[in-house]
Amino acid sequence: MIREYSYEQRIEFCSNPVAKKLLSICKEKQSNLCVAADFTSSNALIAFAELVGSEICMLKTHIDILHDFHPNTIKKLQELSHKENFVIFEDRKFADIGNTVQLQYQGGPFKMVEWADLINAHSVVGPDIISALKNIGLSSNRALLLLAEMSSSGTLAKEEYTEATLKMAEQHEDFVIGFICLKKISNNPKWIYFTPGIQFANDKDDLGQTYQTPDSAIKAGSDIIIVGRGIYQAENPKQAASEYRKAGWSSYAFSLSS
Ligand code: 5BU
Repeated sequence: MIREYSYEQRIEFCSNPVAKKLLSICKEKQSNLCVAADFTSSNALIAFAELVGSEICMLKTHIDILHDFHPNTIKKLQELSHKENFVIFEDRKFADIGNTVQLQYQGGPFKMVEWADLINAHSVVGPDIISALKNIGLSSNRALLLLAEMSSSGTLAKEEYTEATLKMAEQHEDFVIGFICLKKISNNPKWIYFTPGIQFANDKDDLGQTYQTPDSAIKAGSDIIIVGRGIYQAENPKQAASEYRKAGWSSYAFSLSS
């Protein structure tokens, strides 16, 4: 796939501040790498963020898997995100009626709206989930991704579902900045595509995850590669992060020039 616009050129197509910030970080750090920091202890999460912070444009969390969650964990993550210049994406996958997702987004122990630059939601619920989250998040300069596709084998999120998800997003382009998907799903340069299920070593795990390489995702038009175990389970996670960053970036640079 030939890329028409660079990350930098796409900034002007976006209205949401998180989209603008993310694209400018990609350009500055020459990184389209997001790490999936799936740690169950706060210390391990912070130490990992510190270790790979300089390599990434975004850090993805599952805050509800921490066995020792404390607001200080968030404070430290935020300090690191400012120091190392990355955005924070809480992979919460909201999927309920508007009233419930509002309570989940701003309340409970995690109060995600206070710290997560980005969150995501399933479109299976219908478009009102977007307005509900937007009511809470937009005034705090937050952004939303919709799940248009998934990397899990046998997913129902494909074809018409993906198309309908794209249409829903069109109604809320001030808050939705892009999609979880496996490839580019529209010709509009304002959308940013985030792809999980990325690894060099394996093509699947034992629990339904499927993998492609950074190059195959970027060639398919994805913008941001999301890598978890490929990095944090590597012998040398810092070096692995650097290798994934370089692979993602060189595929991007090639797709711009070819
Ligand atoms: P892995 O260790 O690289 O397989 O981790 C992938 C991460 O991305 C993990 O946190 C998942 O929850 C997340 N993920 C995914 O793998 N596939 C999806 O479709 C979505 C999220 Br949405």
